[in-house]
Amino acid sequence: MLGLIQQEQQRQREQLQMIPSENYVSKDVLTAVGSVLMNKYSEGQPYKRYYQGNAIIDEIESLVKTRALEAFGLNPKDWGVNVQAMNGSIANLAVYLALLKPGDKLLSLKLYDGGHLSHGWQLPNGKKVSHTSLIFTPSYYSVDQKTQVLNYDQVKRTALQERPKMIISGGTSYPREIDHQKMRQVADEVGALYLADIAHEAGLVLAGVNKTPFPHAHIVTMTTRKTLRGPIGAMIFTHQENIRSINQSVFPGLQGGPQNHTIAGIGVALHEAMEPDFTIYAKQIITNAKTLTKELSNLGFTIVSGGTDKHLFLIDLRNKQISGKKAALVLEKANIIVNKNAIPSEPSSLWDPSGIRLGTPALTSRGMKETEMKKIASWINTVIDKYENTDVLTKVGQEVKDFALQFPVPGLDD
Ligand code: DSN
Repeated sequence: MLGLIQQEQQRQREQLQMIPSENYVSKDVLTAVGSVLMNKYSEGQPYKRYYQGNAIIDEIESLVKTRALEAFGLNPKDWGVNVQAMNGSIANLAVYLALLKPGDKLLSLKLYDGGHLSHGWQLPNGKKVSHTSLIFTPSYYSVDQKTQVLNYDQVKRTALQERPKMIISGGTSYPREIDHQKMRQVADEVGALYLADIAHEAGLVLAGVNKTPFPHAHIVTMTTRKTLRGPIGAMIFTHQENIRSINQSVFPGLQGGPQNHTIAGIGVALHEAMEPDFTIYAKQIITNAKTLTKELSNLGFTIVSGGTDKHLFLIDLRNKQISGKKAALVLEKANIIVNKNAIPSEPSSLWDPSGIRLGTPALTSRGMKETEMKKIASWINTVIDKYENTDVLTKVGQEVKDFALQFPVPGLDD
């Protein structure tokens, strides 16, 4: 096993990690997550545990909660936070189960347009893919077909038709900022709760470079591993009147003992994210993503919605005679790691969609800037143009590897 871990460490050094939900955590986060805190069972909330021996775990979890509220500028008198949900999907399910009744209607962004499975995805033929869609009734809003950006009047029209009990924003591949104020207005119009899932943008919101949902949303969920640069985990923020239901929904509703090592890792990541350097990092993530979209666009690539406001973007490959699946595979051969992705109004299938999704958080964590983005855009162009030529793929793969090795990997090389 240790040998395989070393191989994975080397892979992370040699390849360009451009999956936007991935990042490199610091050595301190790795230390916390690999610590003896995982030896302890601590069902319950700080200072209200079911088992003995939790005095130190209590201090750790309550420090993480304090940091979480401070990091997002929230007053602990108004807001509470749960840091125990194991991941974003469980966090979302805990929210629905706490605040809705089975069968209640959810309204969320369509998966093809950038939404997330955990917001209640079912296939157009009615097949319920996410358990959320078994328990609750899903419905969807879309991006505007022409601009590929949310049109809030359209969202409102859909909400008035569907009359959901909860409206959800966020997802995995919507490249534009969300207007949380307008989403809340739509929710108020139909008497729904507004859940902002900022899993992808959490670090950008914390740094103040993407809009904050907190003044508007009833509930905010996030994962901690993406732009926030922490371990795999999640946080649920809500107003004090709902926090008890949320806590009970996570435990005992859905989970047993919390992962204390992960919670400590989240605490370390939050501490790091409140340092001034993190804002510089968050701004650079966006600058890098914008540079890539501009370069790729000049090279003849179609960027969904024409660009990005954050850390991720989508390429619509239909003018390139290559599918998203094939493109992701050939880019991997050249040591560039992206994922296949549906595009809005996807004409093909989720398994072999027309797009790829790319992002800059991990590259930025390695210290790459605009100059490096231009080189990467040029390699992507060569690979997609000449993907049938294995000599080209091997040559670019070697160049990318030599290039990547010049940039230390946080947590491994520092
Ligand atoms: N798998 C995550 C992503 O890549 O966006 C979302 O769950």
